[in-house]
Amino acid sequence: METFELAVTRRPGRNPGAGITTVARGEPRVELLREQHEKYLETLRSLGLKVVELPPLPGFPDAYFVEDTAVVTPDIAVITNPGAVSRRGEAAAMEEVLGRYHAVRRILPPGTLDGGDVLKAERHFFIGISERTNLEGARQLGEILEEYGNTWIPVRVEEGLHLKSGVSYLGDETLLLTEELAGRDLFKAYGRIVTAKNEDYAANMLSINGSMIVPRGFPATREKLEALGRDIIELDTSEIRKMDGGLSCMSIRW
Ligand code: CIR
Repeated sequence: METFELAVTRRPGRNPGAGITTVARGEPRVELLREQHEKYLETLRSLGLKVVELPPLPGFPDAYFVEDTAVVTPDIAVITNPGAVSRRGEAAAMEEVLGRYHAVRRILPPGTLDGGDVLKAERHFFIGISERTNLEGARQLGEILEEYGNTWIPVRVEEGLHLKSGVSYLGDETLLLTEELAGRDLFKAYGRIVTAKNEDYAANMLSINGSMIVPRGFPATREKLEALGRDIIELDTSEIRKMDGGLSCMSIRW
C-alpha cells in the first residue's frame, strides 16, 4: 500500500461562512470549525505525515479546501483551474508552494477541474465530470497522467458536489462508495464497501498509512469498515460539512 509522507494544508480564515455551499445546515461556528481543522492536522501528524500549514488566503474563504487546487502524484503536481470562478486565485497561490516539491503543470481554460473530482487508485484515476470539472479539464489532466504511465476514466457525478463526495479509495483495490456509485459498471472490478442508508456523507474519508480517518456520526458505515481490521480514527466535521467539505478536501497528500 502507498505510504504518505507529506500533507499540504491551509488554515481557515476569519470568515469561512462566506465560502460557497449547497447544503442548508446553517452558518458554521467559526471557533469550532477551527478546532475541527486543528484536530485534523494533529491526526495527520499522528499518522507520520509532515504537515505544511499555509496561512489563510485573504479574499478566499474556501481556500482551506486545498484539495481542489492541485492533483499531485509521485511524478508531477498539476495545478487546477477550479470550476468556481471565486476560487480560481487559490490555485495560483498553490503553484509556488508545490513547485518546491514537484515539477508543475497546469489545467488551462476552457478546461475546469477541481481536485475533489479526482480519485487516485494506485495508477488509475477516476475523474468526475461535475458542476466544477468539465470534460476538457478531465482530458487535459488525463493526458498529463498518461505521460507518466497512469490510466484514467471520466465518471459522471450525479449526486454530491464532487466525485470524492461519494467514493474513497481504501487501498488493496477496494473502494468505499455510495449505493448510487456502487451500481456503476466502471467500479465493478473493485472490492466495494457501500455506505449505509442515509450515510452518504461517510463515503468521503481518508485511508492513510494503514489507518482510516472517518467522519463522526455514521455508525453503520463505520461498522462495515471495521471488518477491514484497520485502525479507525473518527473526527468531528460538523462545521466543515456546512461548507460542503469533507475529510479529503482539507489536504493535498503524497
Ligand atoms: C466549495 O464549494 O468549493 C467549498 N465550499 C467546498 C469544497 C470541498 N472540497 C472538496 O470536496 N474537495
